[in-house]
Amino acid sequence: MTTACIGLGANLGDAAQTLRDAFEALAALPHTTLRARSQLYSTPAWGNLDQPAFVNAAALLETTLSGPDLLDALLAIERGFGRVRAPGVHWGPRTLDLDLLLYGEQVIDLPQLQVPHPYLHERAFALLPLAEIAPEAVIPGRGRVRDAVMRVEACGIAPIGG
Ligand code: PH2
Ligand code: MG
Ligand code: MG
Repeated sequence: MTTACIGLGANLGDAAQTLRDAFEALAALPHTTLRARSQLYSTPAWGNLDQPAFVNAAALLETTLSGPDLLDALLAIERGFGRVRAPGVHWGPRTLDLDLLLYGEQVIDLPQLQVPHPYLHERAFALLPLAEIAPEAVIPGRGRVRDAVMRVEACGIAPIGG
């Protein structure tokens, strides 16, 4: 059994409702238990600034799925919510994004999956929700979530409830 941390994000349609529904989809995954979910947070777009603000959140799962199998399950949920990946568009708007941020304390480096998520330690929109539910989680090579969150600029990020 492995504890996995998932980052949720959306900035198209009713993003808050999408994330609430996505928590239910995560809870329904096979061989997996939803242990905790964060509040929802309104966050300014990061990276590609020319897009609407996001709603972000985090979930803590316990699972016997492997990292790649969990990733496949997350991508299937994204597709179920109508996510279409536009070719060549990096960090663009999305109906639902589910990122495998941490998988226990494992380092996974596959073509389709890098864990810890390569940008986790520098993204306040991912670290703030994660710090709410898993402050003691370790980002391999970067230290604990509760320390990493102190090092990022959280300007403009606000909790908006459940
Ligand atoms: N996701 C991105 C790029 N930029 N910005 C915010 N605020 N939240 C996100 O989830 C996000 C982003 C690519 O995954
Ligand atoms: Mg993402
Ligand atoms: Mg993603």
